[in-house]
Amino acid sequence: TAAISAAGSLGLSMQSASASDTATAEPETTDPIEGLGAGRSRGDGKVKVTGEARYAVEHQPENPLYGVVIQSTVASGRISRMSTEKAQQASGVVAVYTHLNSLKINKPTAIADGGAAQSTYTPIQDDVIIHNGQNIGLVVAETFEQATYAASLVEIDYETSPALIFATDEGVEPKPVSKQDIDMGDAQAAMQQAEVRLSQRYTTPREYNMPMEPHACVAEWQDGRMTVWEPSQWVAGAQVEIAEWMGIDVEDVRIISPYVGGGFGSKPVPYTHVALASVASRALKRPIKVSLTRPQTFTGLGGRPATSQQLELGASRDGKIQAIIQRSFSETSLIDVFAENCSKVTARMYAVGNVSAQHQVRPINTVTPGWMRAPGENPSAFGLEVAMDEMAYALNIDPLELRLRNWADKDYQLDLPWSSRRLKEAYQKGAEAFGWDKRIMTPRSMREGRELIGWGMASGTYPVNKLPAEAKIILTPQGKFVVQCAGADIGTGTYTILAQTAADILGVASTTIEVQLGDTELPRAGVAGGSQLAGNVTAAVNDTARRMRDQLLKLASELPQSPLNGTPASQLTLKGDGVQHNLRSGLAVSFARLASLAPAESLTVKGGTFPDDLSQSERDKMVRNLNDMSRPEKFSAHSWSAQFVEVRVDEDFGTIRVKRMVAALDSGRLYNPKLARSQWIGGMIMGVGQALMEEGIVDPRNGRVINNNLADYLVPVNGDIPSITTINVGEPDFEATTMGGKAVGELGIVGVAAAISNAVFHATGKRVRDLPITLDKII
Ligand code: MCN
Ligand code: MOS
Repeated sequence: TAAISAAGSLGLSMQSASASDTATAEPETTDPIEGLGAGRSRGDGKVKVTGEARYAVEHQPENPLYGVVIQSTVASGRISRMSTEKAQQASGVVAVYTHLNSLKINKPTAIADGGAAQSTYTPIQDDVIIHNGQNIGLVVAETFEQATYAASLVEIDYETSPALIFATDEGVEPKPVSKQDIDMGDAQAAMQQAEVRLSQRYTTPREYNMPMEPHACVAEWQDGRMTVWEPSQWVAGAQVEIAEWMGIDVEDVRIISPYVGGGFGSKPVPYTHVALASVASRALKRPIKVSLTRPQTFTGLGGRPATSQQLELGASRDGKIQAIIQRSFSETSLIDVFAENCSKVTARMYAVGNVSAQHQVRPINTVTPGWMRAPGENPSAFGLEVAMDEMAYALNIDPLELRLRNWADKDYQLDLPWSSRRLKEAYQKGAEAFGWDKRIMTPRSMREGRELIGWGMASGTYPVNKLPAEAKIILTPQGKFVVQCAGADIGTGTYTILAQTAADILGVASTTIEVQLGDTELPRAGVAGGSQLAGNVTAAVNDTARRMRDQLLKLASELPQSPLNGTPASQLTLKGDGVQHNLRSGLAVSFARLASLAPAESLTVKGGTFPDDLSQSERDKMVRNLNDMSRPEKFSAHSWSAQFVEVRVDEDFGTIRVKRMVAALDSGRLYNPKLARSQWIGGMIMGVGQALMEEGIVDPRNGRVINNNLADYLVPVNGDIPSITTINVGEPDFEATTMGGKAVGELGIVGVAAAISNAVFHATGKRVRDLPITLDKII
């Protein structure tokens, strides 16, 4: 199943892409090297679609055990009685771990405190229940079926206490997240003076990442070392968290994660089932497979928390936004602070000097929420971009025109110039391709038969994050290059773009370069999160490839048996699978021959982007937490987008279909336009799901997620996705990153739900401020 998974999201995208490929501005390359900028297909595509790629839980250790997680069925209280006797006697059962015979699991350090844990909950250490579906036990048996059956025999009684189910429940004690608050100018005074004011509440429900590959691992304790095959967006983070749980040295943990069947922010770090698997493997001295069921993934880890924002906009009659006041909150668990900050784009998108924004978290009985594609930017853009549309109607100004009148020529929040901001080009090219000038402003004024036509637009943005990384390049005896880096490819294209990066420098076809990823034994890299890995690791491989090139030129010119011996390196070039003399054609030495002549150690080259004076342990520290992630200093660097959407609403039934989507996007230089487009439209499709379908429904009686499966938690399928046009308006931005690219992975989703909500308003005259936009809300 896992093999289909990563391709699953892509397959969806490619289907929908076919109708509009002609509309994309990205020609396929004929460049034989297919280096950066070429629209090469994914290097890992074949092994994934043929089922050859081994996902974490498909690893077959010798003599494995199977662990099945037990989850609580109440939201709050304590376990008053737990009887595991029957389970223990069931056939094939090896052990049942609960708080009664508790294996020690240490509390890990939270991401906010410089660690790698999303949640600091430690299972089976006590009898306390803080949310429904909490991991409270592990049944281990010889087969998965035996463990599953035995888990059903465990008897549990609870002493329940009143639970806080929703963030708005009485008794919830909000906590400010003041570090992220915004206080610019004098928002209150400016608001008072504004000629037109609007104040509305915008909400997004609980949403779940739900990658096709569920959360599942294989943990193997051997000779005092822990190896975990775990789908991971960040192997260095997983390594730290597992070491902390187990109380062992970080160096004694290895994470192996070459393929990930999607994560979308749900696999930055391991969750507590991995803690259970790890300590159980150590106790039983056998490898253990633990796979959460799909329903268990709804509570064994957190998705995007529900958010709510009261947003007030004040403007002059001629359409200048003068003040923004925002008060928002998101839900979090009782034990950890996870803030889905609704003001990430509020003070950045437009030229507004007076902004006040405050965000709170509201602890309730839920699993600690986590990242989901564009955490923060996503709900933030939903509120702001619908509010802008509302203001456009209040002022009777075209929504695109209103955005242009509030064009931010710098980052007002940081008071910094933009590194690049081709958002005007995006507005213009997007509008042109969409035909925005034919839009009639009045709602319900465009129709075809029974269908009301709605055209809406919104802006999107995502910041450029940075972290140093390392790489290694090896020349094999066969004369082929192998590129190594610990970074992940979660379906994004890391394998492909790293081969392309090296190909540019080494002068060979990128398809001949092997890339190895996703293993803590490989050179350091940080998280595939915050849409930064591509920039971080292409820069590292670029540096390493240059070092390899210098090395090969030196070997060719200095090795006594080299045909190029004595020729200065400056007169040599890497080309056609070897080193060639620049002037004397035919005088060359192949890489394979060089490899046979050179001492073995000279054929492995390391490089990267860490400052030279950093020690090994300082480098380790940097990739093992998120605090060292940075942004460019002298410039404010972001990706930008303009989303245009057409919806059709059936006047009688209220059904909503997205008919067309056009987006123009600025992600700087594209390392691979085909894969960038795939990322962009993947985000846009996820935005359609967010706008029209996705909603975790929580039972008010017991805090249980009711629709905890992919039949009831709706996401778009091919039939829901229209023709999608993407237009690349980006240009290389070397102020933003070494290689000139900006964020891609999360950009596509930001603003989409707002554009759809705005289109639905245009079609129907109904303003929907609470996602998802289901038909009951517009009829
Ligand atoms: N790229 C490019 N040019 C650039 C930047 C990126 O061509 N200037 C392309 C490359 O193919 C690169 C990809 O876009 O591999 C993503 O690059 P980047 O924006 O740096 O994002 P990351 O590599 O850090 O990937 C993480 C990002 C995030 S944070 C989420 S959430 C998300 C996303 O990627 N989850 C995904 N896209 C996903 N795609 C798939 N298939 N599965 C997920 O789980
Ligand atoms: Mo992405 S939500 O930053 O993993």
